Amino acid sequence: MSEQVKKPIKITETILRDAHQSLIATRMPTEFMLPILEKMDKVGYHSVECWGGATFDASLRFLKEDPWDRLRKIRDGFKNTKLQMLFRGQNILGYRPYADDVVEYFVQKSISNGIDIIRIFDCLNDLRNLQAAVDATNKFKVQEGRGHAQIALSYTLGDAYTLEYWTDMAKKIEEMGADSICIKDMAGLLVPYKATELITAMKSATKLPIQLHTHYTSGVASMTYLKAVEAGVDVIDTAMSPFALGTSQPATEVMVETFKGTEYDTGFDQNLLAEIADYFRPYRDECLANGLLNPKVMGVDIKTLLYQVPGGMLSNMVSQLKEQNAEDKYYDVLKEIPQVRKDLGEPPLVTPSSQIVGTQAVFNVLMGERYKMATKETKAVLRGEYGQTVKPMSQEVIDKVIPGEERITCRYADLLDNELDKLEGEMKEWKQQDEDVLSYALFPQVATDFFKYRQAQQEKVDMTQADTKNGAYPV
Ligand SMILES: [Mn+2]
Repeated sequence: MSEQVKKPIKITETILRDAHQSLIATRMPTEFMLPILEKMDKVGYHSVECWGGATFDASLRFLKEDPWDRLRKIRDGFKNTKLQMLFRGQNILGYRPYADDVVEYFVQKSISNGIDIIRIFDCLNDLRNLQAAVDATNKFKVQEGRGHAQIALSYTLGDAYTLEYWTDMAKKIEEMGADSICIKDMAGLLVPYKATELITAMKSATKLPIQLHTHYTSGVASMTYLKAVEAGVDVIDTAMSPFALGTSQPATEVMVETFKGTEYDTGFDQNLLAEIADYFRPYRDECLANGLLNPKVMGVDIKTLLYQVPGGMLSNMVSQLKEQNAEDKYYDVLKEIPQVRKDLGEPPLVTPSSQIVGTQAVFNVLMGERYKMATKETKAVLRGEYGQTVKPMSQEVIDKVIPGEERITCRYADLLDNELDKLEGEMKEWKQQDEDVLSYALFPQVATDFFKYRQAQQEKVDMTQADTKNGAYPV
């Protein structure tokens, strides 16, 4: 009897990052995560994704938590499992391009605080915007004894995005010194048989391991994973069932069961996975009850195949429109998005291009006239500051929004002076750890508000102690 050749599919668990980002606007607090880490550490995951732009932002802004402290606590909880983060290329975890010194320092601090795998992407797939982060990862890999640079290509549809485009990119990524490639399908646009073609072509173009990341938004994701795995993909991203499906990822337990007994068998223990799911399920129920989890993002939205809107953007848009009592404009905005995207050179829709296109679409709809008002980010895209788009941008829109302004074609960061010292100078009164300057760099106002909050908390504690000593008990 011939021995079956084993090629277990590797799994990255997303429940601590993308799953709750896509379903509940990234509101899962650290304290809720910690008790389950020990069990998650026993599963055998290839990695656990736990950090990224939205988790960083929401920690500071809404949860009043230090994101660096979250990372260190999660690192403590995972003794054996690799931790993974998402990194927006030259935009780091923020919404604007940074100078190289900030990019390098952020990579260093991410690795030294516990990250193993850095998934680096650019919202325009402009590889020039990824080189600094890849180089920094390779540099600190040696220094910290940990670090893996994964370049993620933002998957999208459009005339320019042919198989040749993707295989050409794969070759370039290998030349750049990355350790692996991810196809990052933010909106669930990759359908099963296209996945066979894409993964087959990419596997023949590069020796690097290939990981596939998709979302359930359009309802095809599990089938896409099945075809991708058969075509030789190395790693897939899944989420534990209580925070799977809808705008999140396919369910971990379902994919594990799918490949059981085949050459792709993960070997994961379903009983252990069930215990982990039991831990998260009551929190899902709580989120449904308090409205944080909106049933609108949980079903199949086949219209995403037309509008190409990623899950995180959808759930943000729903809550933004809700806040402005403009929920009835939901489908108008969705319809405006492809037009704005075309005007801006047909970029993929992923943070920050998704936010830029989404916000501009909201403006266009609410103002009743296209580009009557343009955000400063829309202007920056049109000036070429975010990088090169695969298609030319609309000259008409350029003339309307930035008439007579100079546009650039070089790597934008080449025009930026180092900025760490300046940033440090601006925030030094609040600094309690080296990492604070990076929090400030990414979100100056939000981080400052957090620093003030942190200090107030600390002083309150000190005051209580002092007052107790003096026998005074102020109300
Ligand atoms: Mn995602």
